[in-house]
Amino acid sequence: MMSLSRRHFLKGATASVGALTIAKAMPVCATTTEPQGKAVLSAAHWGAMLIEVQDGKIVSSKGALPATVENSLQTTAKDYVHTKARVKYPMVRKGYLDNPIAPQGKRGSDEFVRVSWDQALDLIHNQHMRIRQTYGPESVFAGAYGWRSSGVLHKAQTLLQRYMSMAGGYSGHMGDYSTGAAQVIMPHVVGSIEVYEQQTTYPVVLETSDVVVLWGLNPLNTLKIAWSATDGAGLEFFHQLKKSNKTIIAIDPMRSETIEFFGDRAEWIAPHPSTDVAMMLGIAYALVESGQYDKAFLDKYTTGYDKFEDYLLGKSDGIAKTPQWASTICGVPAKQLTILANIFSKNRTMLMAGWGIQRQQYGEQRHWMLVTLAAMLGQIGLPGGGFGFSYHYSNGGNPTRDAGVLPAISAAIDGASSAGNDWAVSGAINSFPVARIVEALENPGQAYQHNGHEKVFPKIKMIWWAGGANFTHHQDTNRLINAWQKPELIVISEPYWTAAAKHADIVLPITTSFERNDLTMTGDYSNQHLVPMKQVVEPQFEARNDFDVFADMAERLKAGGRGVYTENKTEMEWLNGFYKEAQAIGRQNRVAMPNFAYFWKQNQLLEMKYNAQNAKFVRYQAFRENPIMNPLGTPSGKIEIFSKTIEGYNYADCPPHPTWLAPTEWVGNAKDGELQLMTSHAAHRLHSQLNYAELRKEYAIADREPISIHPEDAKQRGIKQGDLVRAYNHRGQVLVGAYITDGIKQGSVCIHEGAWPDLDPVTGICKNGGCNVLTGDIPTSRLANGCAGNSSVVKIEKYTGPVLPLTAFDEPAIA
Ligand SMILES: Nc1nc2c(c(=O)[nH]1)N[C@H]1C(S)=C(S)[C@@H](COP(=O)(O)OP(=O)(O)OC[C@H]3O[C@@H](n4cnc5c(=O)[nH]c(N)nc54)[C@H](O)[C@@H]3O)O[C@H]1N2
Ligand SMILES: Nc1nc2c(c(=O)[nH]1)N[C@H]1C(S)=C(S)[C@@H](COP(=O)(O)OP(=O)(O)OC[C@H]3O[C@@H](n4cnc5c(=O)[nH]c(N)nc54)[C@H](O)[C@@H]3O)O[C@H]1N2
Ligand SMILES: [Mo]
Repeated sequence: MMSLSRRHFLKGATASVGALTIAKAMPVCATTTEPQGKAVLSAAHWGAMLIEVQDGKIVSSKGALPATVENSLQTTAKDYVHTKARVKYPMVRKGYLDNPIAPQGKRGSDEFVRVSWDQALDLIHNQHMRIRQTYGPESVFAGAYGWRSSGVLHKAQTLLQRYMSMAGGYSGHMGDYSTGAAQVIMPHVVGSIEVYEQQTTYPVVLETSDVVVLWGLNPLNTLKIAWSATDGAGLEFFHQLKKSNKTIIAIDPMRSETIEFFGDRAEWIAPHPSTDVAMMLGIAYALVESGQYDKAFLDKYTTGYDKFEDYLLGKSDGIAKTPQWASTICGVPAKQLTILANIFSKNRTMLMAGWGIQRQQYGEQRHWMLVTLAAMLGQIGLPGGGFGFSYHYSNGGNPTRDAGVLPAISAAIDGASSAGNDWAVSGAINSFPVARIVEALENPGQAYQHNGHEKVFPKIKMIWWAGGANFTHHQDTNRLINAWQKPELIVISEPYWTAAAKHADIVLPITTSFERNDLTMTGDYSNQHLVPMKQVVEPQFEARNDFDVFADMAERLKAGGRGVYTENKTEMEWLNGFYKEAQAIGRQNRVAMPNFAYFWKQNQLLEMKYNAQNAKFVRYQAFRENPIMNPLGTPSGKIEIFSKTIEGYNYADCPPHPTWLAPTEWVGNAKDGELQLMTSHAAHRLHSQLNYAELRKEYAIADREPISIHPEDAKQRGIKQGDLVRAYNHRGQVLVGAYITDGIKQGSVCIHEGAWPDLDPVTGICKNGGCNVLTGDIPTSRLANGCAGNSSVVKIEKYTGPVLPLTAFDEPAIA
């Protein structure tokens, strides 16, 4: 281990993050925050924060790292803990408590009854054991997808699965809602998932790209968070990109927060939603027509281009994908597509793509076509050229540091054998694509197709969700509510009265991360900091940590279960252990870290060591330099523009090369005033998290979620700025507030995802504007079965019905 001196930790690179992280080397691992007075250092997905407390209550919070671009989410710690939306006590639905075997009443409309923790856990244990013994472990769904809080110990779903493993296994999930389509198609095309991988770095892009294309990319929103905790480098990168003299082109049906941020510095091109493949085909055609595509690159590094070109030129289907053809579909003038072809091919161009474009029916085609376009441009593997699918997420271009990296608690039980017990430990037995949960509930035991395989849905009888908000995240809420009535027991572990909690049998009040101790890295790719997540306030009301809840449940499985579950370690002993492992990894990387007790007392974060070599990372450079020695993980070792594997699957909804497929619901076939609905991610929330916060005032209109409407579309329907609007289709209806703006393509509207469903019991209208009440629950295709929440049409009208007060954040009726 390198010798430590106080200097290393107190001076080092103090306050040199922010602007300088991009360009300047960081010599040693050092703390970057000044001594913080009374503020407590903690972290969330939205970054390291300093949190001020008075009389046991949080009064304010702010980012702990210097930043040029403000992150609104960092101001919310107070509301996050002290909100009326908190679940205060363990609660059981009345009809369930009266008779758990044959409950009366309906989930979502019954009253709740307060019980003690022991009563609640005994009840869950008894019914869980009955269900497990009757129907087998597969009948217990513990997939519990969602953005549980940051931290390596208090990981809600891992803790749930750890307990369920000890109980003998469970049904789980595959993939995620974020990149369901891209992460399954990309391995067929380039041999890696692309969406969660280190990108050609931000410094390299700043140094070498001439043109940066933001294809459905809204980084000023989406970089406010990371899966661990944001390191802030992504927002800083876009700030520097704005100051550069590069050409910036943004392709987006909305003038997003990012496009507003760039102002005159960016060229905004607005296609109709869901038409990107057609638009790219038009550009590709223009490249071929003008001979501006890179034949040598295609020959050397790709397979199947010839078959794709037959389709592009119309030799295989009689339709030439000319810029004119593309224009009639995507609504961008043909001339602009030709100009884009010119600009892209004549300059070092980085095509950055977001993921909203693949959260659509046939979403697999988007990134496949983007890779194909980039291959035709021939810049993949060159500094600042090619494509990147994670520049907008978790600071994907921030170079990886030399770091002491924290491990995390796992669902697997280490202590089982050493405890001398005969625990029949098992992990997930039957996992299905995460966004197909309602299809699974509707079709227990039925076969379905996934990525070339036939699989069978489990017969789910019990659901325990911890760390996810499935009533806001899943499509077609009314269909979900019906399917949700089928299981025999539903348990929700939550800090808040979310819609899912209100539709449960048993609700357990859980601490927020500011009520417990934890540790996190920042950056996901960069490992830039190690942050103490210190307990800021006492657990509120009767809230308990997921860790302690599941430890109690493990003890109910069998005497000694708690010790096996916790490995006989307390919270601080776990953290100490994780830290020591990080220290050992740090030592291998020649990164010095102080001892745990000292670190914890300091109330400061550690900044890891900058690695100048990593800062030069160029994605696909090795492959480009030598495709024989560094082949891709595809069957051919090359970029597959035509996939024989996918051809073999014979899916009508996922052809073997990038293809324009007209969606079932879209502007192109909209009738009777239907508009295309986009459900992008919100600036001032993380999904449903913080919907109740003071920050709501920044966006709510008439106290509802806003809907962005083009002035022409509003005028045709007599809708004025600020009006209450009813948005509806055959799946449901919601109340939203009119935000009339020319910053959206005519024919489309946007309701950001994440507003809590708040269904009026009489009319069924969602009073809070939950977008998924309107969205269809279809898979992207049978290849990936991804979430296709951006593929619906709606009608809108001025709302003239009775005044319906918002109740989304209120407690349900309590007996
Ligand atoms: N229409 C449409 N739908 C979408 C999307 C879209 O673009 N359009 N986006 C999709 C995407 S990409 C995603 S990732 C999903 C997001 O869906 P989720 O990840 O489910 O959304 P969150 O609102 O972040 O939910 C996290 C929940 O965990 C709870 N929680 C936080 N910390 C803890 C903890 O320590 N313990 C416990 N027990 N609970 C905790 C929070 O209170 C919150 O209710 O939504 C998807 N849904
Ligand atoms: N503040 C904040 N940050 C977040 C999240 C959050 O909820 N809040 N969620 C996090 C998560 S889990 C994820 S998965 C990522 C999501 O990251 P993304 O999936 O990339 O985010 P979206 O907001 O769905 O879409 C990004 C942009 O695509 C545009 N768009 C929509 N449809 C189309 C289309 O058909 N064509 C084109 N060209 N553009 C289109 C939208 O207008 C938007 O500006 O963000 C992460 N970051
Ligand atoms: Mo996501």
